[in-house]
Amino acid sequence: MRRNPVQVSGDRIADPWGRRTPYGQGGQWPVRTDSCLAEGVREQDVHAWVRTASLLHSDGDAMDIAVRDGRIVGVRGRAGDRVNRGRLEPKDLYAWQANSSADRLTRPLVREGGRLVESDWPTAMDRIVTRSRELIGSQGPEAVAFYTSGQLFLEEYYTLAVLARAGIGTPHLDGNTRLCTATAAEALKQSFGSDGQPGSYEDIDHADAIALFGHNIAETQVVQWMRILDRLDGPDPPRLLCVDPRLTPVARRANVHLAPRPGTNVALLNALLGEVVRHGWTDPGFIARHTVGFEALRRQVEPCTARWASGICDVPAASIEEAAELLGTAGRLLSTVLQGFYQANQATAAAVQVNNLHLIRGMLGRPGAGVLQMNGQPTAENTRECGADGDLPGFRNWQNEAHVADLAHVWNVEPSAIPHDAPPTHAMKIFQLAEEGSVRMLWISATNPAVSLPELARIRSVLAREGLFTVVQDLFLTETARFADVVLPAATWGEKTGTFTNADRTVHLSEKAVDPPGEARPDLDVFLDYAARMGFEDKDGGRLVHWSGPEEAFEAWKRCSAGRPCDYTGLSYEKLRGPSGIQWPCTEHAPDGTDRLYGDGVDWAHPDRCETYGKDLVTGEPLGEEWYRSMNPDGKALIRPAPYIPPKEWPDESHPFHLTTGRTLYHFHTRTKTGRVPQLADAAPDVWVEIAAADAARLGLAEDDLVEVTTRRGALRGRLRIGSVRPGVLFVPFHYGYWDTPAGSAPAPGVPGRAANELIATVWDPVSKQPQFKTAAAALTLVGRDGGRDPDRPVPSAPPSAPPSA
Ligand SMILES: Nc1nc2c(c(=O)[nH]1)N[C@H]1C(S)=C(S)[C@@H](COP(=O)(O)OP(=O)(O)OC[C@H]3O[C@@H](n4cnc5c(=O)[nH]c(N)nc54)[C@H](O)[C@@H]3O)O[C@H]1N2
Ligand SMILES: Nc1nc2c(c(=O)[nH]1)N[C@H]1C(S)=C(S)[C@@H](COP(=O)(O)OP(=O)(O)OC[C@H]3O[C@@H](n4cnc5c(=O)[nH]c(N)nc54)[C@H](O)[C@@H]3O)O[C@H]1N2
Ligand SMILES: [Mo]
Repeated sequence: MRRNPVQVSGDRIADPWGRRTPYGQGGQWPVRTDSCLAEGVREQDVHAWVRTASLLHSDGDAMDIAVRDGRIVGVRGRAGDRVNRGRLEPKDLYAWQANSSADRLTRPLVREGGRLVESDWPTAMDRIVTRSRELIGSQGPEAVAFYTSGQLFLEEYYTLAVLARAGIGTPHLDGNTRLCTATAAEALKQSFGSDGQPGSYEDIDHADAIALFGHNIAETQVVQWMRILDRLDGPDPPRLLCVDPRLTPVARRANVHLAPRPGTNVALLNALLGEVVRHGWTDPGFIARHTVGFEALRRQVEPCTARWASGICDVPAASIEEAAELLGTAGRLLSTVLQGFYQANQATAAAVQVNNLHLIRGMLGRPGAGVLQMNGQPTAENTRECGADGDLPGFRNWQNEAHVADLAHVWNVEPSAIPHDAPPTHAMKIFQLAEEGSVRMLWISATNPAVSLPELARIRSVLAREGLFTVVQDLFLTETARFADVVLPAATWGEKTGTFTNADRTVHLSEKAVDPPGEARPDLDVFLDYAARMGFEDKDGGRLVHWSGPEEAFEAWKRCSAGRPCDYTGLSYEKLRGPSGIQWPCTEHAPDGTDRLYGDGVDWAHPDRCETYGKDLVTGEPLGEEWYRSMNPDGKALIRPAPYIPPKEWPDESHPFHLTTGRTLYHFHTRTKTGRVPQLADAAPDVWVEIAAADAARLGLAEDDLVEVTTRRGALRGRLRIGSVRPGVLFVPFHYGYWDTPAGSAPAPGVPGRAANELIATVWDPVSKQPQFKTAAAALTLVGRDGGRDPDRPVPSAPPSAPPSA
């Protein structure tokens, strides 16, 4: 018997998607209310239900937290919400238990004589403030850098953006969204002039074809997959296209599954676009009214036949033709794009080709016709819109002096106080600057780079550098926190109040249900405390950060968002206490929010309003204002072609496999929460390596063999799972760091570890600067059969990556 038994209807580990509620095209998705309560607690025993949404993926599944005697005792989906209509997925259902883990950080820690020791808030904050002042005084603001998250709240990012950009004046502020949705943002900017999700989840209700590009939605946005499954089981089901080198649950249900060689997405897309153009499946009226650049695309894709792409992608030409017909003849086409594109070779160029498909087919801005350049993390949208990533708040253009002046006006500072003579620094560069020694203080909040960044041996050496003062703000003593000079214990979901926005622009309010453990504090309080201690001022000597709680911070953000694509001015905490989350833009004129962008053309691409003047899709070089104005004087959508360029790293004799990495349904990232929840931890307790049956047979390998995967960067050991990837490919989930291993420490140099990122190179997309976690060359060797079994490394008890009932 495990700790913390809970009550859930059905076995949602074995059957993650639960009972079907079929519905037909254009109908409303039926309600199904899922819940999970601690053993022995009945609904009538619950003292309060507190409003929130899921913080373990980007769907924003709305739910209420059950509270009894000041403790969280369960969760229940919100039936009235537009996103999930009551449903919850396994992580939503079980992961609340992690909040009360015995090993939560409850006091600040500071490094003394090389060791982290318990301390108090005044001491810890004083060390941070003293070091900040020293460094800013001696080296300037650029000595200080911030690396934040896609998992904090809007109010926290906005506060951080203001204090970093206008308080300190450092360009070095980015989020782990760089690893996650930088390409989504960049692809939207390149096509539509500005970030901002065009589509809506309701498009699933209306589509007659759904195409998933490098997106294993069944495991990563599990509730929206339930929505697709319900459409598939209803009358007039949509046709499904899956583009993924693995036989995922999505691929199993697809009408057409294209399993390209990793890294060849642009070749495939160019052939698909070529077929669409050759068959005349375009919408010339839409192209003429709303776009520029079609001729260049036509020339680019003309020679890209299905047969040509077949040779590059190793996909049958007939399947490419079949996929093109599915895409080309649908009356209402919904496409989604995620990490199989964003983290692969030519990330932005590939994602932009999906936008091109929608532009040339006129599939935008109406029910069922839309594109979702997906987010991954629950609050990545807010990192981007608040400018806590490498962008300015409110999708403002750092190269447009009028935009900077407008932002300076909102903050009541001089425009020169906001660094904008070069692009804001991206995360990969921040770590490079820390490695080189020009960044001397790195404040890391709500992210675990010692597991999630590429090339971990290098990251460990950066974090361990003598001259680098590191602050880590987290719930647990993570692999990263162990390198810190100061560790700040944070409150999290359920313990603090704030808002966040999902992948289809739906804003939810998440309210405090219980007190945080010990002295843990909300991240907002920490940033506000820092701003107050640093004494940041506006140009009139007033307080730069003039708010003192979440609702005031939200009101301040509303002013900053006014008149921008992500306009929040029609929202309030009170309004967000209604039955459903609300999609931005939400204004006086659109008080109920906006379901789709670009129903009447692309209004943010005008040269005076756009967020970017464009980049070269091959080199990433900025194209400049002059180019943009001549290319797009009237501000239409931009059709941007790109040639296929093979990945730098390609299998060879010594490293014969393509290695790709990703997720399982049961875990979230570095498992700081899901690894502490018995039901989820048991479902996928350790790393594994997936291989095709033909490759296993050729090499004489069997299921469960202990194997070693090596690349030029490092090595990893795991158990073999046979059957779910295309030949020539290995897949490794990236969730497994070392905090819960018996040794509890990083692998010594040359010793194989278990984190996928021991293997991944520091290579990023030149346009979005997103690292390529999905394209590496690897070798595989057998380490041992039963005799080689490591008693401390249990074999997964259930098939963790693809539950059988797919
Ligand atoms: N259960 C669970 N859900 C999550 C998360 C989690 O950790 N666990 N994390 C959230 C976050 S932050 C994110 S970003 C999303 C990510 O969600 P997804 O992008 O759906 O997840 P991944 O597993 O990273 O990658 C998706 C697929 O890309 C495929 N792929 C790999 N290489 C290529 C390629 O070259 N071309 C193509 N076409 N496909 C390729 C992989 O086989 C994989 O099935 O999930 C979110 N939801
Ligand atoms: N090889 C490989 N690597 C990858 C990926 C891949 O597919 N393959 N995917 C990439 C992607 S898309 C992503 S998003 C990243 C994710 O990588 P990370 O962001 O490093 O992963 P998490 O485990 O989510 O880390 C979040 C941290 O924040 C803490 N936390 C949670 N809530 C709060 C809070 O309220 N306040 C504070 N202060 N802390 C909190 C958690 O305990 C945890 O330590 O990984 C990337 N790395
Ligand atoms: Mo992500």
